[in-house]
Amino acid sequence: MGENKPANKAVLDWVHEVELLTQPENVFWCDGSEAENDYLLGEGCRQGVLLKLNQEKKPGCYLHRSNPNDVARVEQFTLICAPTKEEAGPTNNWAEPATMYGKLHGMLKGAMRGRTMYVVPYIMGPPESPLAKIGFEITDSIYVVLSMRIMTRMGAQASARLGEKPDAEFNRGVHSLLDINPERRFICHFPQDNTIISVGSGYGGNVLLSKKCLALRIASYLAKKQGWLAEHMLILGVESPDGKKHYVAAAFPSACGKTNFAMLIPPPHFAGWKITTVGDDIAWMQIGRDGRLYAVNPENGYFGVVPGTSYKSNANAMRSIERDTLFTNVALTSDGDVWWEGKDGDPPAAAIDWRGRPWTPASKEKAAHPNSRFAVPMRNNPVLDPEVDDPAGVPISALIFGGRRSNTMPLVFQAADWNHGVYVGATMASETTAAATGAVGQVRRDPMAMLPFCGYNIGDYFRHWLKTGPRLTNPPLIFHVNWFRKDAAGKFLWPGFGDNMRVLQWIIDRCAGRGGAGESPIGSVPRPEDLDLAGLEGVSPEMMRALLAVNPDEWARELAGQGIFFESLQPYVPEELLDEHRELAGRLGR
Ligand code: SAT
Ligand code: MN
Repeated sequence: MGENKPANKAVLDWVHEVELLTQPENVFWCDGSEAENDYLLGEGCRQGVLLKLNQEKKPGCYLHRSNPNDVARVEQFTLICAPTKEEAGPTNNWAEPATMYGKLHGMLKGAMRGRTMYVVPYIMGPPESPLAKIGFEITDSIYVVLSMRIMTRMGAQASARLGEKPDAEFNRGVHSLLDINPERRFICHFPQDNTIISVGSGYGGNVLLSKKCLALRIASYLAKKQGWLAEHMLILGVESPDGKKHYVAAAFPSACGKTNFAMLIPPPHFAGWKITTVGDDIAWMQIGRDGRLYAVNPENGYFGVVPGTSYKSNANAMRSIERDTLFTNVALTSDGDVWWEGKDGDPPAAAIDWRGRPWTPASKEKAAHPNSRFAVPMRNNPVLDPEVDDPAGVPISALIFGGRRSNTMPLVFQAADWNHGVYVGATMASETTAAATGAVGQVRRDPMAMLPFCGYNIGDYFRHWLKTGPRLTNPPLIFHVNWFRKDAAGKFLWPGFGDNMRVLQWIIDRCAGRGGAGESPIGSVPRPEDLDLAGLEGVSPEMMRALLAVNPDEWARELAGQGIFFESLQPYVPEELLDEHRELAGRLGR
């Protein structure tokens, strides 16, 4: 066990260098086998990194508790180490590569003494896809190895696919827990070297280097160079009762319901409609020979937010996480099961909270951390799309942008054309969530939900989007949605979840050249009669009007907010987007 060395000399040399630097007690080469998984799960339990859950209730399920100082991505310590600050752009933290390598190597010196260094080979994307990428993550965390096995196509197949060629491309990822000290926590990307170094954290997006680090930050940089798109988008299939199938990709910021949308169960009125999941977080998209946009999901699992997940909100996720799931920072019940706020049924009379302390329903603090997560193989998803492994990807009919907005943004609207759609994506905003450290609930601009994930200058990213439109002879239509609008009393106007099917149906109708809409200064907005609302409960006609309203005062503020955001990015904002801003101002009469 642990002897599965790849044949590629470049990998061996690099791993040897890292070994000399970090001085681990031993090196464990992962092969991704069942036997290895069993061994690592046992070892994780023995070391207290994992807790085995009740195997009768939750076969193959384990619980991990992270350090309470380490529960979310840390954007302030996430750096893009491009050769110049300009290349990282106005939205990224930047450090000069040589300086940062020096600093990180200093921190990594002897960092794995007495520990095992695991080498994890993995593939992102369907292996045969032209977009597929190979990475190796070196880590001293068993939790990372076990999570990578769920989240990626991990193991010997990756090394085999890389082959022996000395110039074969692979991502070099180095992760060390160090002493889990927030003062010595850095997530650093070297896009020009296809290298990532992460130290001082053991949590999610900071350490599963395949995910935000490679599949978004590094991949977005490669995508720009190579003419494709790496986006923070779910991908879902919609099949109508007549058997026609469409795919859409949707960008929402972290913890805004991408996983729920990707697994949506249509309400009873929509009998015969079927939603299938291709991906729940990341889309890699390229232009097909027919001029359409084609998307693959680079991942192999879901790293979803747990609180609020229930049979009512997302039965498919609940079914998925009944087995083979690695839970992080949820509560433990006395019968060895897991619990979280928003789970079906009554809270347990007593539990152990996410920090390992006794908890009862009378406790003031939450039992599960608001950013607690499940990691589950995508093959557990009962509505997994049959094309999920198609190397060519699935053709995208619509791109959807959205955020968490209490006001201003109607339930749905359609952009007039590609450039307007890029403007809508570039100016999108959302109220902040627990997925990143910092204040929760503040509106921040989050272009294409990529603010924390774009690996290069955001102005060039916008330009890359603008250039992609004309290359698509059959481009997807672009929409914006908001499930989170509230009334004056602060109550959500829209039930969301399964009822989002009503919005999705309208989007698909528009793609098929059907579906009515009213014209507004911000784009085409459906009138209530354009949406199929049969069987919708709890939404009065007045609420429906409020959901679809384009309020001039709110939009005056929104326009100003968008302008201030662009101002903050200058001199990098493309002229086309400034034109769009002026045109919107004109349409709003400002
Ligand atoms: O922690 S992750 O970055 O993997 C999840 C998220 O924030 O979207
Ligand atoms: Mn995400």
